[in-house]
Amino acid sequence: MSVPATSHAYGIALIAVLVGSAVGIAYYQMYFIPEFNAKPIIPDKILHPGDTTKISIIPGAENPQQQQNFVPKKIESQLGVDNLVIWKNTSDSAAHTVTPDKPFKDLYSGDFGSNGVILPGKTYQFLFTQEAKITYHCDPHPWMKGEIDVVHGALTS
Ligand SMILES: [Cu+2]
Repeated sequence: MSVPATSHAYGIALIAVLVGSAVGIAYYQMYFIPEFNAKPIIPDKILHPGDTTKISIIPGAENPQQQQNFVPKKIESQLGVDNLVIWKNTSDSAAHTVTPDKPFKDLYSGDFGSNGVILPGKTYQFLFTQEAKITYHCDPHPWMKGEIDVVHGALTS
């Protein structure tokens, strides 16, 4: 039994319309519905600050008798100035973490905190794009504690 040629033509036309619609809807969702873009619009100077905030995790930090571990222990970071924060493990033997005392999620950068340990010589960095006051610690060495306050700088206030 043979199918009339016109039936094939209708079938192909129907598929073409369906595929075309799907592509059109996907394109519309991607580019014309703002809510579809999960990430908020962040000013360029916050996405690309001119400076960084640096915190050293110093040798001996794993020793509970040592006072200093995250250096500086408390620091302020200004949005649009130095809101890219970099922790460097300057120890030559101990691995550490940067773990928030309670979970913090930046709307742009996502969850804050090192995934696993920061090995000796390695860094962990996080781009803060909104105000935050965060206390954090090291998971294997909970006596290691730090605080970072992310505030609006002169450029973004
Ligand atoms: Cu540690």
